[in-house]
Amino acid sequence: MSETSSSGRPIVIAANRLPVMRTNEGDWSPSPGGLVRALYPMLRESGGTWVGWTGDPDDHAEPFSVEGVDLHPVPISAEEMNLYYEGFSNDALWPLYHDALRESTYDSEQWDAYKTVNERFATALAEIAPADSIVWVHDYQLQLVPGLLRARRPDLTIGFFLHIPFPSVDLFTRLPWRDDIVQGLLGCDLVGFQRPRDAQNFIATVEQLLEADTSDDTVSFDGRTVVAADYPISIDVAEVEEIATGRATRQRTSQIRARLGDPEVIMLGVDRLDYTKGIGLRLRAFAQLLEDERLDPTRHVMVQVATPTREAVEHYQDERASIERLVGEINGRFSRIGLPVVHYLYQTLPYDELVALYRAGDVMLVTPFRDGMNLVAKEYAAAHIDGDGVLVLSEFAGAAEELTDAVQVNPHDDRALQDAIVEAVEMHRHERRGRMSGLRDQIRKSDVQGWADRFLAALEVASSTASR
Ligand code: ADQ
Repeated sequence: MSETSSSGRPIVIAANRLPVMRTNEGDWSPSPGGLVRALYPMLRESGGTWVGWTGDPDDHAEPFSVEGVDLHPVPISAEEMNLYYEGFSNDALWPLYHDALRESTYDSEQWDAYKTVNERFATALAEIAPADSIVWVHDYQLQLVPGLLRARRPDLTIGFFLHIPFPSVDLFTRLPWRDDIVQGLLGCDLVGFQRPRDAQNFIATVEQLLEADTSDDTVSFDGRTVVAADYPISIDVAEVEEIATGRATRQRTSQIRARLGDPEVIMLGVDRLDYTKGIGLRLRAFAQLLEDERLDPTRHVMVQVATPTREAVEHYQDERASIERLVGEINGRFSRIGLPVVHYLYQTLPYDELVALYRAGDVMLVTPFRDGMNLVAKEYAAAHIDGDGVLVLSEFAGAAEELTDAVQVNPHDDRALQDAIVEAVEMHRHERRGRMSGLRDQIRKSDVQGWADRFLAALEVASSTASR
């Protein structure tokens, strides 16, 4: 069974990973991560097909289904994971697309593996997509798929959504295979981005590299018209609210507060342990505030949850070592026996536990140097059904465009960040509640279902007007 669009056409999703992982008992369960949290509820509700890797190298598993979602595995070998995923995707594209925060490695062997895996996805999609269906491809690992698929199956409507930022022309043109990537994306009818700026960067890049005709949100190339526009992603607000309201969560939240020594203010950070997320600078700001006695270790504590991620990539190993050293230094300097001032978890937590933590957090610190959107910021607001709590949010998270009631800050400015934290900690209850109400109104206006519906509706319009 396939999910159908509002016009009744079947939909197939393609992403690097299938939305499930193997449990210890050998079953499958939905896996954590921004993309999965965003799309799984939609597919689960009405059934649908998802094409992707199982997470195990050389896994040639047959298609299967979980909770009404048809899953179609694409095999990827251990060497390909090393070259295509850890290498080209996460050591070339990821840093380049995030403002070149780390140096990218450009390696033609990695590029060849990226092409090979993208071709495998395109072949699988070409084989399984029902006639005249809609294929929705996700994220930077699969940017060649739309072009490759269009060549094989011109009857399909093809959309792509980039979950991370699209860089400026000056940065993007560093990429040795820049023309291949933009031509891959131009196989789409609609290319979706998180922010208007990402779409503008893409259009400016196409204009410069391919001398294509462009308008505000379209590109005409090779006899076809492609739309490029922003569709800011969101979360399953109802799911978070339901968990947050539950008795078990309320009890767990009280228990967490008690375990932390019932401090006046709990500051919280929840991120994948990625150098884009600004975990270190947030810890340094906290340490400086303790040092300057603007915060008090007997009244203010910090909880930092860091999800293990991309552990084979050197930049990530370095980032982890530097954060763990920093946590050790801060605790060594400011903790008391039995009461650390920073509670650090390098773990993937169950979603219920995460929501209980959000509820316990009086101040949420989301301070990335650059982030496509940042779902954690939205989840925090959704979890605060009590109408209280303050979100400190980097201007460089895509979420800053919508979450204007957060305390917004430039994380590169250490004094501004320290001031923002103090402002959040000392904020008067009336203002806290006013801002949280604004945040909650905003996320309720556009949840993940609305995001998917808007993208799919626009994709159908784009494909009906594009000449194929
Ligand atoms: P990510 O970089 O993974 O996503 P984010 O948007 O914050 O970042 O999503 C993280 C997700 O993982 C959240 O849903 C969160 O609940 C979950 N998570 C985080 N830590 C966890 C833990 N310890 N245990 C369990 N779950 C945890 C990419 C882009 C983002 C973009 C999303 C979606 O980098 O900018 O918002 O895709 O498009």
